[in-house]
Amino acid sequence: IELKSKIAQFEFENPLMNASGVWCENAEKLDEMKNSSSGSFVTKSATPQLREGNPSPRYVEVPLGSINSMGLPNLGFDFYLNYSLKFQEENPGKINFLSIAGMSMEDNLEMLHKLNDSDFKGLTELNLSCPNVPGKPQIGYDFEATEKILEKAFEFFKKPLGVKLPPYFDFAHFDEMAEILNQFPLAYVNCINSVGNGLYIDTENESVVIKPKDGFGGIGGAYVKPTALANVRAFYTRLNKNIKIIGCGGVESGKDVFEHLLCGAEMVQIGTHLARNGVQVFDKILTELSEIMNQKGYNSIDEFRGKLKSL
Ligand code: RRO
Repeated sequence: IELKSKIAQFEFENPLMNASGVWCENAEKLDEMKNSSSGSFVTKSATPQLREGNPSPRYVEVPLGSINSMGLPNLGFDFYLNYSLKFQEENPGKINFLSIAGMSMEDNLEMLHKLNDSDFKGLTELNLSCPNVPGKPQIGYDFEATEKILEKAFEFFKKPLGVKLPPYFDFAHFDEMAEILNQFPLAYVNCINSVGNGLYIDTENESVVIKPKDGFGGIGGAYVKPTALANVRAFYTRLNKNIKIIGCGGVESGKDVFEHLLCGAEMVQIGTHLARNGVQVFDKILTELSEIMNQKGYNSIDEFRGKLKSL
């Protein structure tokens, strides 16, 4: 069975990856991702300098998923760039994704300049959708700001670039965002980040479960799969065919991956389920995906990617 996927000039053995933020904040976790059976990996969204992030508890697993308000804790941009440079040197022909999430336009442009001037050969992901930094709205919900950052970035950035989007919930927003994204030579669009600013309640204690922002946080896991699939499908059907889609949201099984691929995803990421179970999830999900493809008589993903049927 052929599971190969392609973004820009890069080919991956299979479509699975971690979701940025999960299992990728330090060298130990990144090494585990690197040695896992996933097709690639992405690093924790970086800011120019190290950040401690929000106070704990800031990530809680709940029965149907997770709620987080990490607040962008990370080791600083240089750490993730150096890790990626070492990875590509030690693994010829392989590359990873490097995620950046500046707190301002200047931060983002500074990191993009450093990447452009470095030997980094991989894919850069511009995170436009962090929901958890108090006082910093998600850029992806500000259409003008999104267009402006992309205009500035593509004035000089010559390497393959993708964006991580928040979920949208209205056709007017799918249309408007797709029209903006189609103006740029993006390598891919990643749908979706967590569903921002949900509230999970511990009924017995009559309390919120995470400390930052009075308990409001990004929702992931089974809760968000229909929203994730809708966003993958909406952008797959609206974007230029050279802009690939990465699907992220609610993936726990080979069946979930198959559904993201049917909607048009080229790669599929795992967040909440990976945080709960560790890198063994990739073996299990790859086996399940291959079994589904076998049963259906598919030999490669290309035979069904994007081919979701209408009624
Ligand atoms: O660090 C976080 O709080 C965080 C980020 Br940057 C993001 O993009 N999405 C998320 O759910 N949490």
